[in-house]
Amino acid sequence: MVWGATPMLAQTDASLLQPKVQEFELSQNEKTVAVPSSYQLVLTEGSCPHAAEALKQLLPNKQEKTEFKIILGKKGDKAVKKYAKKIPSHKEGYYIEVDDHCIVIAGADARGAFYGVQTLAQMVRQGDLSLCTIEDYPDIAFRGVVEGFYGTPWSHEARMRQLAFYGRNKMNTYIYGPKDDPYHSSPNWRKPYPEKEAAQIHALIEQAARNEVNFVWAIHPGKDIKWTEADRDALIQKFEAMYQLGVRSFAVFFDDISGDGTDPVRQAELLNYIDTHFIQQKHDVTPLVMCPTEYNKSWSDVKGGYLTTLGKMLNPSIQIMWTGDRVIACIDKPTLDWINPLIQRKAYIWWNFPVNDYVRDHLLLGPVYGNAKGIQDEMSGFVSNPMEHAESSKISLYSVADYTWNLDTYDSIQSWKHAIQDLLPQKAAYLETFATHCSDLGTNGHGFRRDESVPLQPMLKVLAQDMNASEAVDSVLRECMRLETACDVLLADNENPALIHEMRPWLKQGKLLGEYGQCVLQMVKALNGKDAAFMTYYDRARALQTLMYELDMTENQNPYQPGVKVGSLILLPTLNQVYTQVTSTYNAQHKTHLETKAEYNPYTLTSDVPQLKTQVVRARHQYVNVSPSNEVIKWPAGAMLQIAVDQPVRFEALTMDLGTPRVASQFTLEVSSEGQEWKSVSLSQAAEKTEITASIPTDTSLKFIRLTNKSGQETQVYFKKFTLKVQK
Ligand code: 14T
Repeated sequence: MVWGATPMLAQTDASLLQPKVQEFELSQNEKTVAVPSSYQLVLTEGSCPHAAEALKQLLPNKQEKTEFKIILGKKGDKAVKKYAKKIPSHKEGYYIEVDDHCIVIAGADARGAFYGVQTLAQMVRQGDLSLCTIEDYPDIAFRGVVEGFYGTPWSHEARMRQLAFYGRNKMNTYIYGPKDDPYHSSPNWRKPYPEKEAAQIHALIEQAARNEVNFVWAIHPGKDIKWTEADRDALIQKFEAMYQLGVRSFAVFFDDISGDGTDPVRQAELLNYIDTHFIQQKHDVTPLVMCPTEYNKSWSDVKGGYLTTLGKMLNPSIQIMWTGDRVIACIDKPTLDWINPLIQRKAYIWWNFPVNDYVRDHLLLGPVYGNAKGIQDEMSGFVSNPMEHAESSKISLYSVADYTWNLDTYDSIQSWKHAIQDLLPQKAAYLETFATHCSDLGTNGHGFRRDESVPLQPMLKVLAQDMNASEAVDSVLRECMRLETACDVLLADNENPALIHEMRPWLKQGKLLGEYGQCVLQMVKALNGKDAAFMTYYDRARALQTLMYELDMTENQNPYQPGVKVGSLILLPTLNQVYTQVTSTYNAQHKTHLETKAEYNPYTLTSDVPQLKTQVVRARHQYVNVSPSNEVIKWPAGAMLQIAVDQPVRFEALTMDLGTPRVASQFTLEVSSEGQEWKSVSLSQAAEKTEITASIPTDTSLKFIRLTNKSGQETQVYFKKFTLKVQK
């Protein structure tokens, strides 16, 4: 690994161009030419303005009378007429030819020409240019990002940087749909944006245009839409207002709603109406995109006919989004073979990665993998739903750009390394070390996981088997030192302040974890060497456990999954296991009673409600919390949710929010000390309020509490809050 910026090359290395180009051919003579210090620009004025602008930024020294020429244009321009046959016929493709006195960039269209300039920019950054030809084009028509997560929407500045990043990486789509923008969704989707927000959106649209990105504005009206002419017109009027602001691409989302809004016939009628009376009327607007209510296979009821209805009724030009077999899923051929016939068109993939709105205590910095090759012709688009951490998301988004441009040559590890290099060139090796241990999601309701600490896994496995295996002890110790170093270097770094700011809590946790690992392994060494220092290492390991816990309790305290996790898949559990083992051994040898437990959660959740059984339960100070879900929960008759604690405690009160008024009477709450006899506790819910409370008698210590649907039928609720207060 090279530490610091990449050195200049004496020629072009095509394997480093990203997204990977489709066809690169070196000229027979293998000669190179230096990046021209001045050049004459040949183009048809106004034909590819964004490409021309990008070229002037890249090579400012444009002159009238110079030998070296750069010819820039799109198919049909006089300037590139000679090369017409070599331009790929794919939309957004381009042809490049470099020889010793001329560079030609000829796009299939203006966007293709812009992409050609982006490729040239990468070649110029590498060093001298190899004489070569390039034919390049995207595998997938719509590639990019859907800002579709719950949580703090991206800042204006973050979005401006994102759009430039998409341009550089040849992604052409940014779908604006942050769940927590009230003017995108309820309550304000009918209202125009206030002046300041409107001005910012206008600036985003200009930035998108400069970077050849379609700014797609999405509306999410389904929570409270009425199937009336008034609401139909309100929607068109909002679209018209957005059109006036400069929007030329539109989407309508019907995800994550319940009730009247979910009717497919009504949805299709509305969308067709918008398509005919708005989209088609404008002539300069791209095809309408919609997100269905049943947006993944596990939620679709094929017999219910929702998807079939959309497939049949929706105008053929309307694109339908799809997240795959599950809410969070990777995409493969069977996924597309299942959905495409139902919707009678190619699915437009909404990929829910690296979104972390359901695992907010984790930052997802690992490689992008799991999507199949060879499926480029079965989808119409592929957009990624990112984290609320915009800069950190670029690690994944870079690879999404790479994958969607050229599926078959995609190499996840290589792409990930290049992404890191691109994001933080001076400190790439450090960021790579940190990201290696910061990629899994932890246990979560969707069951979606990512690998973590991969290069260290073999040694961690050896260590878990035998804590005295000296090679494993040394290599894990070294890696922990590297992790600590990496976090320090990154915490102090100034190259990309926005990135470091987002990662700060996780970097602090990573530093503690690195220190902890070294300390635990020093305990092992001290034990073997009969070193008196053992107790010092032990004291420090205990201190670091406390510091990690405190950080987890004080930073990133969102109400959903508060806290800060690093290395949680394998590095921390292995270190904790070694800690327990080495301390127990020490206790046995020295007849001491040092604490052997590294970390433990006395609470467990069990449930026969399918959608709740994998929710996470956590104790924090006096409160025991079950992580909320965004889903509509189908709670079967007689099914229950139970929390158990392994030592008796005094429960004081339960506060929960099932997102539904007048629902408490359908449930019973019971407590028990041994799990044999149960006592019921009354639930109270104020009129028209969704919160439900129960105060629990504190005269007896308890180990169990359970909530059961006693209504005799399935109940549909949300699961927004479940907090148990425990007496100190
Ligand atoms: F529209 C979709 F395709 C989609 O994925 N919607 C949301 C999305 O906004 C969110 O960021 C993502 C990850 O949490 O998943 C969807 O949100 C959910 C997922 C659920 F399982 C909302 C409710 C759910 F029950």
